[in-house]
Amino acid sequence: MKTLKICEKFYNTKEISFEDFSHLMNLDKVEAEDLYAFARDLAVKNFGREIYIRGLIEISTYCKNNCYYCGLRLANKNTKRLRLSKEEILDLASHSVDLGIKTIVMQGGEDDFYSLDYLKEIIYHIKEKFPDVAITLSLGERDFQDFEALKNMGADRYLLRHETYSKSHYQRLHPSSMKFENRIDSILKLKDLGFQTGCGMMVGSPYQRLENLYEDLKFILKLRPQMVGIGPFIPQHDTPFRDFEGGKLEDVLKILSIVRIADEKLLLPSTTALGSIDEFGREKGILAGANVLMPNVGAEKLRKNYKLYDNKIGTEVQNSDDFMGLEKKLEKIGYKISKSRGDYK
Ligand code: MET
Repeated sequence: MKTLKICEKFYNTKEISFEDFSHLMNLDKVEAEDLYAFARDLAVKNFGREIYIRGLIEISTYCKNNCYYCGLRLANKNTKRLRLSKEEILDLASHSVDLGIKTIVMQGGEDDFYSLDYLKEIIYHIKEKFPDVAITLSLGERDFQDFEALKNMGADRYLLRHETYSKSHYQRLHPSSMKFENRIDSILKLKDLGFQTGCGMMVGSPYQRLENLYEDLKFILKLRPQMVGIGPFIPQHDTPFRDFEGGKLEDVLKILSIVRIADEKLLLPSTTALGSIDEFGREKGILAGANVLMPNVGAEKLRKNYKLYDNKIGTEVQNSDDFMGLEKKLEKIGYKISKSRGDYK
């Protein structure tokens, strides 16, 4: 009863006290079902039992950054560095479109090989061949002029997780060369430029406190992003955070539900990381209010080496296998793949 009251009040006012937030985050397994159901009903009301699909193409395992949690960090000598050429990316985009996918997501480490001109060419060719396909970029922080030029070239969406909205926490997850302010300013700039913009955070990252997740939620309520990427922190064995405990499935599901209640129209993926800590993690995410899946449709050679964290699903399978299985998995929980491009409404 108390849980439903909190959900309703939050839904109606878009405000939630830390006390009520803690109540939701501390629900036991049985009680949490009410929270998930509340959020799921909102997703069904807005999207039906249909899930938007994004074809994820990982373009590079090179990265100039040193995020303490990520396997692609520059200092990791045990990662094989590879990148895709323009031609390879175009082929994969074309393959995704053949599968019926209407959003291409290009993600990579922060790799200076991809100059503005090179990226513009890729976007130009995808848009020329497939004008109805949405392009999402997830390429980290870049010059604001780059963001603007990429938008003008036709890129539709940009994902840049804020990771945590606490500056002191952010600095414990990243070296001092990475500035919290620039991360946040980049997200604000992207939104300003008219990108459908995604922020997001890791749940259960080292040193995270419940207060931090509450601040993340308040940031989301203030920013009003079109997308929020949420996944558990998962340790990677070649990083400084190798010995930390990973984020918990239930915590991610609860945050997903709470964020769904914060914005019922939000594009909210049930992430690969969630699917990596639980066999049915992605399905459980959908049943907690998520409405997007991002199957990996990229090149096998990249996927094998794109090890952001340990035991990442989709690293060993063949091209597009991750997508192929989805229809059936969704059917089992009473959902299907949406035919639409899935823009924020
Ligand atoms: N490097 C980008 C970022 O920090 C993309 C995700 S990490 C592989 O947002």
